[in-house]
Order: sequence, then structure tokens, then C-alpha cells
Amino acid sequence: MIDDEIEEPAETIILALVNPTNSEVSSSQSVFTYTVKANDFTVPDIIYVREENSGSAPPFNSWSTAATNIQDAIDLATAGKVVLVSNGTYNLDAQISISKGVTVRSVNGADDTVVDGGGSVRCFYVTDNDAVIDGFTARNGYVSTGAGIYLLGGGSVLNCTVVSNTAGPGTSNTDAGGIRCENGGMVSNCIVYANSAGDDAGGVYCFGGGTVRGCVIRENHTGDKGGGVYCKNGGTVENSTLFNNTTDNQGGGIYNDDGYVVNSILYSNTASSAGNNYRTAGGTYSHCCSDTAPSPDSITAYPLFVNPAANDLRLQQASPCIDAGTALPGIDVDVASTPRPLDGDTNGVSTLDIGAYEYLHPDADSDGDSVTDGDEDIAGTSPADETDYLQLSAVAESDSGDMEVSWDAHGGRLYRIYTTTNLLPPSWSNVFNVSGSDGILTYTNFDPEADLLYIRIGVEEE
Ligand SMILES: [Ca+2]
Ligand SMILES: [Ca+2]
Ligand SMILES: [Ca+2]
Ligand SMILES: [Ca+2]
Repeated sequence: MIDDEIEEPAETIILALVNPTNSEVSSSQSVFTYTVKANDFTVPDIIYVREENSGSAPPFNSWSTAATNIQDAIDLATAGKVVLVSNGTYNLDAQISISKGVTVRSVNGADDTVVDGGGSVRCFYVTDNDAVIDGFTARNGYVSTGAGIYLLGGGSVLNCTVVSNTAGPGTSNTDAGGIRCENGGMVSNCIVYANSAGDDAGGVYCFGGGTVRGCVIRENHTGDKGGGVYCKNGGTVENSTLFNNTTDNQGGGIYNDDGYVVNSILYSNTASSAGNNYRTAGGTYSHCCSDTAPSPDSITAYPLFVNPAANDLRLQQASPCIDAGTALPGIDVDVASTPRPLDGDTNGVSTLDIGAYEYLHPDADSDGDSVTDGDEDIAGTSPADETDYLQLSAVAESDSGDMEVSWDAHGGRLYRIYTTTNLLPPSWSNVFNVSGSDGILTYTNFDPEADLLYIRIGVEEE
């Protein structure tokens, strides 16, 4: 493209060009600016997107040149690259289409990063098995199927909130209000709620495959089969909580046609015709919790949610779902980012809970590092990793004789430094406080008055 009037070209090369119709060269005729097309660049490993940016320019390789449109960044990306999206609400006039193995990830998660279909278009459409959508709210999508997100032949949706999407209009062939997985796809650690479909699958449709893992699926509605989930010709639902979904026909929680449901809670769903919590047409179950047991190894006691009226579907300490699941590969964190499995019944064995949330018992020590799960939760260390606990990473004496202690800190935590010259109570003095970010913090005691100084580090959540 040749253009001498672009205000902020991505990159400008001044060319001396002889006017082909005139052997005389004048300055006004001979110099053009040439704006390099985006695909002339080396594609950066990270392609940035932010909602407003007057300095936007390909290849969007910094926040200052970030794209303002998620699709522009995806179009420029190649397989293996990351499209990193800042906070904001991205209002769509066309669906975001991902047809290559690109990871589209928000900086700060679903609460702060919203893709809005405006009640007129689908939010995301994925046709590559290596594509990943991580940390978005997808809302107000509208189309006849897969109104929030459509995974065709694979792809992953991680840590997303999928809400208020509608498959319509009418009640014929309007399926998958929230998410449609077709012949594959992974939906992991997502909250899918208040979506609807005129025909089948208010929340998630697994059609010919697809996996729903660690998800909360609540308050979705459909006209026909599967208020929460419809598994047709396959599909797997693992460690999920299906709650308060409704259908005008069959299978309020799930309509299970040849799917497999494991470690999942199916409770308080309603169906006008049959199968409030589940309706089975060839599907199977293992280690679930529902009002009637869908398999011999399932339980029927009420799951004891923390506050179901407020949709807080975490488990109380006495819940029968705690440590009642079966072992599954690939599940190492729950929908609230709590590591799992944990030893929620303090019997010394860490076992997956049934449902989307893992209960953290404050007195357990699931990983055996001698720090309780409760203290690890406060410190921000992993209760499922014995190498991760609050500990000093270095103790040193500076050239001037000052004492320095360093530790591996975490964000959202306040560290309090106490010192004493003897251990006789009451002796500790709180001499310094510092807010943590992820990484090493160092405290230097500049004026030790005694030959012997004890230092203690306390931590609390900010
Ligand atoms: Ca557990
Ligand atoms: Ca246990
Ligand atoms: Ca521990
Ligand atoms: Ca630990």
C-alpha cells in the first residue's frame, strides 16, 4: 500500500522514486511513504490488546502499540502465540473467530475482561484444537447455536464466566445457550449461568464429545433437553456442580445421552416433564451426588452448600461430598483456584471432593510439609505442594554488619517483621511491615544493638 497521508504508520520507509511519466524528479513527486503491512512483520510472541489506545499499530507488540480489537490481534497471530488482553468491555459487532492454535488470555481474569455480543452475535467461535480462551466473561451472545462460545472440533475454554447468552429464536434447532462443544473441546474451571436455549442445552452442549471439567453450571434454562448440560453421542462431565437449572421438558440438570458424568453434584434442578436433576438415555455416572443415585457409587445426601440462596456453592465442613470423589487425571485446581485434591476430612489422604469446589480444611496438612492447609491458605502458598510454604530463602550479613533476611512472598499478603534480642516473653517487637508481591522480599535490620537478634515473620491476607 502506498499512502502519504497516514498519520501514524506502523513503520515508515522513505523511498526515492522516479516518476515514471516524467524523467524530471521533483521533491513533491518523488518521495512517498510506504506503510508496511502487518504481515510483513515478524509476529511477536505476545500480541497486546487494550480497549482504548490512540497509538495502536501493528504488530501490537507493546501496551503502547496494542490493538484495540481482539480480532485484529488474532488475525495477526500465528500458532503458538499469545494474545494478551487488558481490562475492559469489548463490545462486538461480529463474533471473535479463532481458527489457529493461539492462546487468547486476559491479564486480570474474567471479572475484569468482558466480551459482549450485544444480544446480536456469538462471542467466540473456535475451530482449532490448540486454541485457548483463558479468563474472559462471554456475555449477551445471540445466535441459533453456541451463543456464548462454539468449539468446533476442539479448543479450550479456561477460567471463563459465560453468562446471559441466548440460543434463538424459537424452539427448533436452537441449541447451546452458553457453550457448544462439537466433536471435542475442553471447558475447564468456568462458571456458566443464566444462559438459555429454545431447544436443547441451556448451559453446555457436548455433541459428539467434549469435556466439562470443574465447572459451576447454574440457572440455565432450555425448552427441551438438558437445562444445564446435554451430552449427545458422547461428552464427559467431571467434578462439576449443576444447580438450579431448568427445562420445559426433560433433564433439568443434565440430559445424558451416551455421556459420562463423574464426581459431579446434580442438585436443585427442575424439569417440567421428567428427570429433575438428570435424565439418562444411555449415559453413565460415577461418584455423583444427587437426590436419587444415578449409579451405585453415588450419594444422595444434600451436598451442604455454604449459601445456595446466594449461589455460593462451596461446601460446608460437614458436606458428604468432601473427599468422596474418585481419582481423575488432570485435575489440580478448582474453579476458585484452590489446589486439589486436598485432605478435606483430615484422615491423612487427599481425595477429590465431588463438585466444582474443593474444601480446604484449616487443620489438615494435605501435602505433609508441616504447615496446615489453613496457614498455607493465609500465606498464599500451595497446600498441595510440599516444596511450597512460607520459609526464609536467605539469611545474610551485609558488608556493614547489618542482618538481612529474604523470603518468597506472595501478592495480596501483608508481612510483619518482629525482632527480639531474647526469647523470654513478652519480647517480640513489630518493627516493620511490608506488602508482598510475587517474588523475593528482603528485610534489612540496619541497627542491631545486640550481638544476638531473633527475627520472626508473620503473614496475613490484605
Ligand atoms: Ca478433598
Ligand atoms: Ca481425606
Ligand atoms: Ca501443608
Ligand atoms: Ca505447601
